[in-house]
Amino acid sequence: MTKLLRVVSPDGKYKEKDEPPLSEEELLKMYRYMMLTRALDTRGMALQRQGRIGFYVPSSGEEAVQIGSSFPLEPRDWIVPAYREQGAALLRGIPMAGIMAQLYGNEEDTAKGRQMPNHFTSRAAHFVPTSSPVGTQIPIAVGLGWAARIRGDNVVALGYFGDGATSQGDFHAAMNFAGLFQANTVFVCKNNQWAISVPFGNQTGTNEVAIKAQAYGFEGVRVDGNDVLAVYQASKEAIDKARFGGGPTLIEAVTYRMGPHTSSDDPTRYRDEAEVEKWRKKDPIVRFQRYLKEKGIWNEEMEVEIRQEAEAQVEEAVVRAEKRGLPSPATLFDDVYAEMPWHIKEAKEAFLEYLEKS
Ligand SMILES: Cc1ncc(C[n+]2csc(CCOP(=O)(O)OP(=O)(O)O)c2C)c(N)n1
Ligand SMILES: [Mg+2]
Repeated sequence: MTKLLRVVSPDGKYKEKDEPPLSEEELLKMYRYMMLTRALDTRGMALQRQGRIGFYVPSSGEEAVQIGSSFPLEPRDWIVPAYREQGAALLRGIPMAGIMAQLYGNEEDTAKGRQMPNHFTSRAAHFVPTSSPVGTQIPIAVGLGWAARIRGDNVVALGYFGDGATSQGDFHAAMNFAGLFQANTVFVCKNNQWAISVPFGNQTGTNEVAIKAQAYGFEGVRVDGNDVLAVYQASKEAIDKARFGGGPTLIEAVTYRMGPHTSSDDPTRYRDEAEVEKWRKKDPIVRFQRYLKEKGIWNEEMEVEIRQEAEAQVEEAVVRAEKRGLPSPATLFDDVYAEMPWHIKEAKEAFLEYLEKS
């Protein structure tokens, strides 16, 4: 079994020699973003239950993986996401209003309401559009990383995927290509123990993901995914290595999907509440809070302020999203061709005429 890297133990204790060199300000930024992600999650599920949005994909329990791995990235780097990376999207600079616009599919949504909720994208934030088919994003992360290597521009592509995605052919093709051509790619497998109702033990003949990198000729690292500093440390090393020609790394972040797969799922039908309870005790936000307290940079007052500020940001974005209209149906014809061909123009005109009459 590949050694599991850990910086902070579940009770918040740590050894100074293991700590990454992060300032107090940086540590608190990480904490704020983890709290913001959780606040968005709580509200996102509630909005779906209230019938105000159609669908939501919670990422509760996986905040440390998202924030720890995307924190060392530079603006010129790329994120190639799965569908459970709202924390990384926020940290990357997609504003809360943009996240909410996408959840509502309104006229402010950069995807113009054409995507399922939680499929955020932003060219400015270098956050590639999310693709729903499991694992299809992994070769894209390799393509971006390979292009960067050819250009020699020291850009890194970080691709996220789940444990379930490692059973897809795309994962293996991507890993093989990246190893052979030494792409500037970092693979982050969020092993949250479940692929909808399939437990990790039924996913693969190995009992971990990291070891698979060996077969493709590069390093696989296993990290405690509920320890934001361990994830940060492993990701920083992998990102620096990829940036300066050292080739790819596979990071397996061992974590847990605390909520349902999506708002359409009922996990009580296939997993034990005792297992969920066990992992709830390992909540990555609580662990980090204990660490910050241990270091003397956390107190109750601050906690209240951070929580309220996160909830207020979410609330403000909801109010704004609900004031906006839907995208115009005429936009349906945009964005496929750089220059609209005659037959699409004709179809658009006929459609607009139809809309006017009906
Ligand atoms: C090619 C493909 N097959 C099946 C599905 C249905 N599906 C959506 S998510 C999912 C499970 C993915 O699990 P994992 O990769 O572990 O990611 P997680 O949802 O746990 O974050 C499946 C089977 C799909 N979207 N695409
Ligand atoms: Mg999974």
